[in-house]
Formats: sequence, structure tokens, C-alpha cells
Amino acid sequence: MERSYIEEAFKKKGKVLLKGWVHEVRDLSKIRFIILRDITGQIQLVGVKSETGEKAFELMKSLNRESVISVIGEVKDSKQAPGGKEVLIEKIELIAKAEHPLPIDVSDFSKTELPKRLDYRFLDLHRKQTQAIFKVQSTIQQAYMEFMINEGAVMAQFPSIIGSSSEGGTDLFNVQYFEKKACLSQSCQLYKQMLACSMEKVFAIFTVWRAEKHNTVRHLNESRQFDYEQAFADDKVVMEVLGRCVHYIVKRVMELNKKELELLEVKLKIPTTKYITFAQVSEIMKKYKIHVGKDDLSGEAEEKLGELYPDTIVFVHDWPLSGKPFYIMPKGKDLSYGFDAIYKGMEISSGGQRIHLPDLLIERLKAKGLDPKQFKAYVDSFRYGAPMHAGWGVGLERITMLILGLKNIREAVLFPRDRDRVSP
Ligand code: AMO
Repeated sequence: MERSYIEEAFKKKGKVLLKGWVHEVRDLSKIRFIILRDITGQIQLVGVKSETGEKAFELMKSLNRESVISVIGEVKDSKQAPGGKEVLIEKIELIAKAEHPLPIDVSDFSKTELPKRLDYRFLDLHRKQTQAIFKVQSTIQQAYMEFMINEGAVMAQFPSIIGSSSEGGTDLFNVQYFEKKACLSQSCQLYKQMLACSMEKVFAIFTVWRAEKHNTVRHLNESRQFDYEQAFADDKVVMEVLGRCVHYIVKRVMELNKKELELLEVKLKIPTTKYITFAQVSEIMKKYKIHVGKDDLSGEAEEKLGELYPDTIVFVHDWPLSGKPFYIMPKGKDLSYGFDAIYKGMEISSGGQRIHLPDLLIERLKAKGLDPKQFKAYVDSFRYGAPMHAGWGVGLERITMLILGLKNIREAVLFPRDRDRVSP
């Protein structure tokens, strides 16, 4: 007999074979109930001592929560059962026992704190709420890929072990690479640029590593980025692409994840876009007495933007040059063609037009205290026919966190890597 998923069983008549996890057991001595769960839903199973048989009826009593079972039974209408159907058990088999007690509370409103849930993430993933987050994250990735393929962009893979920093700064994880020193990639920045200079429109979902020591609810030491790069484009062009891309992602989540959004009590609206300069944001924040750095927005300023412009992707452009990495194209002496995108009160992306002129790039590397020799291959790539180009990167966990209103970015990673965690 072929296995039916629970969702299908609700539409079936007659005998079904179900497989899944024991969600709940209720024992009323002559009649026993199990709520069985699989990835598609939950259904009530019923065992009646006189009909189910002694052995199966006894097994029902001994089942611990989260044990895996296989059941053959008859689907019946039932007014009392959740969803109006139940399965009268004919045969039941224990496939995998779950030890008792479970190390964490796996109920819908788990009382276990996040760090402990993460210690037992494999078990936390039995919870519908946790599953819902990662079903939505799967849609976010699918939608990003659909969008980019419709744009005519080429999907790319880049190396994760690289010879030098790709973002500047000191937050590098060093790697001993045979006789040489290398590091884990902070981004695919230099590679996506080199690729866009021939393939024009390129995108990637790329894992990045940042050895930032701080421990916050919005930073990870290993995260994933949606990267995009386009030739013959400036900052304005790629901001417009990013606006449409986030718009498409939210639309797809609303279409494909109705059940998950309801379970997580999330109400989404398709976002609009707003363009504003860094200087204008500084002015606005003065009114609210909110601190803005000379070349960076504070978390408080980002939150305020989220409040002032709800359900809006706020593009803060004309960013001060000193606040942007070496590869961002200067705009005059002090400004740049770099931007950040703020959504629901937090940065989801940064990007901008890049420097495609070798001499200017060398000057900017030096200005940032970096050694141009270490970037030779990258700088040289712009010597043999490299057009102007621009792009951006969006944090996958950030956008998941913001779309779902999660309080901690660790909720949006299956197996987070932070200052204190490299396992599981
Ligand atoms: P940036 O460093 O701003 O830019 O990163 C782009 C986006 O990635 C996410 N992000 C992070 N998420 C979690 N933890 C972190 N430590 C973390 N760091 C970044 C954020 C951020 O907006 N190469 C450029 C992008 C570009 O210009 O194309 C870059 O990496 O959502």
C-alpha cells in the first residue's frame, strides 16, 4: 500500500497508510487517541480496544511523544475530530522510538528558551512553528531565483576560500591553505564584479563569513547573501531592480505560504519604495533627536525609518564615501554612489555603483589602508574592457527575520554560527 500524506488523507475515503510523528496521546482506557503529524498536517487516530486488537491497543499506550509510527486504518467522518475526519486504526507499527523525557518543550508555544532550542535544533524542527519559518525561507529563495531568472540573470557559484579580504576590515576568518595564508570569503563581491564585466547580469546565493566579535540579535558569523551585479548600470538602476525583487519575494510568500503566515500570525503587505539621501535622513533624525553617525545610520535611525515609512523599502543613497567599502564609486569628494536599503526598520541590503577604473580603484584601496598588491587580479580585471557596473547584496536571514517579524536572527537560520556556537 502506498503512503498517503495527512493532507491527502483528509480528502480520501477507505483505507490509508500514514507515516509520521506522535504529536499527542490521549488514553480514555477503552478508547485511545493519537494525534499524528507529518509535514503536511495533523490527523486524529483512534484505537478502540474491542476493534483494534490487543497488541496494537497496548502499543498505543506506550508511545512517547515524537516517536515515529506507521498506521493503516480507515478514514471516517467525525464531528468531534479536528478537521472533521479521523482514522480508525487497524494496524500500527513503531518505526522509531523517541526517548522520554524530551530535552526541550516541543509544544506549539514552547517554553524552552532559544539557546536551548538551538542546542537541540534537530528536535526544535519537529515544531510546526519552526518548520513554518523554514518553509517561508524556502519560498524566499525560490522567489529570488525565479525573479533573477526572469530578469535574464545568470546564476553563479564563487569560491569560498579566497586570498584577501573582499570587504576590507579586519573581520576575517583565517585559513591555512597549504603553505599560504587564505581566508573564508566575507562576500563574493570581487568575483561577482569580475563576472558581470562579461556576463552582464549575474546572481548568486552565497555563504559569507564575518569574524565580528559582537553578539547581537541581527548579526551572524556565517550568513547567506542574495547577490546581484549588472553591467552598464549605476546605483539608480540596481536600486530599482532591488525594489522589484523584494516586492516579488513578498508577493510569492503571500501566495505560497498562507498557512505558515497564519500559523506565525504574520500579516504582510506588498512593499512600496522610497528614495532618500543620507543627508536628508540626517536632517529628519535631528528632528527626533536620534543620533546618526557621520557615515553610518544607527540602529535607532533605521528603526525610525521603518516607523515613518512602514511596508516600504527605503533606499538611502548618496552615502558618505568614508562609510562605504573601497569598491564603491565616489560621487565628488565626500559622497558615493553607494546605498543601503532599509525595510521594516532594519538594513536588508547594501550596494552601489562600483569602481571599474583601475587607477581610481588603487587610490581607494590605499585610502582604506589596504595593499593594492593583494588585489592585483581584481584590479587587473578592469584593464581589458570592463564596463561600468553596479549591484547589491541582501542578507537571506535578515530578510526572513524581517518578513516574519522574528525578534532574533538566529530563529531564521537552521544551524546558526555565532560567537558562542559552532554546534550542532
Ligand atoms: P554588506 O556587508 O552590507 O554588503 O552585506 C549585505 C547584507 O547582508 C546582510 N549581512 C548580515 N546578515 C547577518 N549577519 C551579518 N554579520 C551580516 N552582514 C551582512 C545584511 C546586509 O545588508 N558586498 C556587499 C554587498 C554589495 O555591495 O553588493 C556586502 O557584503 O542584510
